[in-house]
Amino acid sequence: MSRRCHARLRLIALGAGLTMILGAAAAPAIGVVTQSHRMFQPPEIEVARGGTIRFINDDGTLLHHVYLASPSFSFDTGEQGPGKATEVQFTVAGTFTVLCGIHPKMRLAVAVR
Ligand SMILES: [Cu+2]
Repeated sequence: MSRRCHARLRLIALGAGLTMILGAAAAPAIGVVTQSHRMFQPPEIEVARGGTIRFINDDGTLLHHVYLASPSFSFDTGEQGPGKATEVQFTVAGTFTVLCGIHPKMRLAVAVR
C-alpha cells in the first residue's frame, strides 16, 4: 500500500471517528427526571431543542410543583401529586434552572441544545 493511500485511509478513519464522537454527543430527545427525597434526580440533564423531559414525582406522599421562569422560556406544571408524571417540551435552546414551588432547595439544571 502506498504512503498516499495510507494517509487517505487515516483521514477516512479520522472522519468516521469524529462522526461517532459527534453522534454520541448529540442531546437526547427525551429525558426523565424523578423527584425523590426533595431532590431532582439527576440534578442536571441535557435535552435536544424540541425534546421532552418527563418529570416523575416518586417522593412518597409529597407534592411537588415544577416550574421555570426565565425571560426566554417558562412553564408551570402546577401541583404534582405523588406517583404522577408530567411532560414538558423544551422548545428554546439555552441553559435553565428548573425549580419546585414547594421546596425552594430543589434545583434542576437543564441544558437545551
Ligand atoms: Cu418539591
